[in-house]
Amino acid sequence: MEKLIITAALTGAEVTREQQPNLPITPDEIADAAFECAKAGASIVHVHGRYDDGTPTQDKEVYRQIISKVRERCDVIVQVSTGGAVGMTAQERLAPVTLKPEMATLSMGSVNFGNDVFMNHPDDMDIFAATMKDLGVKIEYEVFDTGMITTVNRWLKKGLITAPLHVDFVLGIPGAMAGTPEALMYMRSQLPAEASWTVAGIGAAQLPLATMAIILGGHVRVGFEDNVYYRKGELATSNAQLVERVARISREHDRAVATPDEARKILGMPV
Ligand code: KMH
Ligand code: ZN
Repeated sequence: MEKLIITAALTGAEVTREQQPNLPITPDEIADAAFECAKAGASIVHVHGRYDDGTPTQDKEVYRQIISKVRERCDVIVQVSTGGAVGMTAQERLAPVTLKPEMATLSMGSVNFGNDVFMNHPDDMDIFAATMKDLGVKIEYEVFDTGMITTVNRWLKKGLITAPLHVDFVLGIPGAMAGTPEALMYMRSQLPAEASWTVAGIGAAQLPLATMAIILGGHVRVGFEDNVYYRKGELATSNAQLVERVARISREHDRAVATPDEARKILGMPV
């Protein structure tokens, strides 16, 4: 089986220090967390910008600092968020892509997101995809619900996007697809042929869905953006602790963990 790509979603846009005291917020903290996660086996870090007071931002300068500080510390694929936070404009959200990061996310539709609505207008999605293609940024398609994987397939058929595709199933957001084994099996059954996939289970769904992905040949995303706990009632001490556990489970299943260069090869990115 292909080696396992572990993505560490370090910060997100919604989690607070009150919920997770060890949440990395500043570019320096994010770079330290990235270094620790890379050491533990992560080959991708999914990053969100925050101002020092914790407010989410898509400010290009904040992302520029994050990317350069992570690069100073270690080799890991930096994947910038274009989801940002609920309520941001599409133009705001796209700003970090102009820095030509190695990788960026692209949300494949609108969805209820807790008590909010995460809007992704089809016209904006087209612009995001075209911009990433023009700038040579590897896309990770974010799929929160079933219609979104249908859209990936439709775009592929129309030639709007081309293989190799990499899809992230984000399962367990209140308002979107459940974080259950059945939901993951259905999503996987709808993937275009040859596409690679990652699963990001939200909250308590993180560990069981990660374990399924290890067994099924998918890849895994963990981290505070999606889950702040190590187990029920016990906060994780760091993002790296969550990465270490997944790396350990994978090795127990005789599935080796990919280095950043191995991940680039698996995803069809320049090495
Ligand atoms: N913060 C969410 C509303 C992404 O990073 O691409 C969207 C999100 C997706 O986190
Ligand atoms: Zn994100």
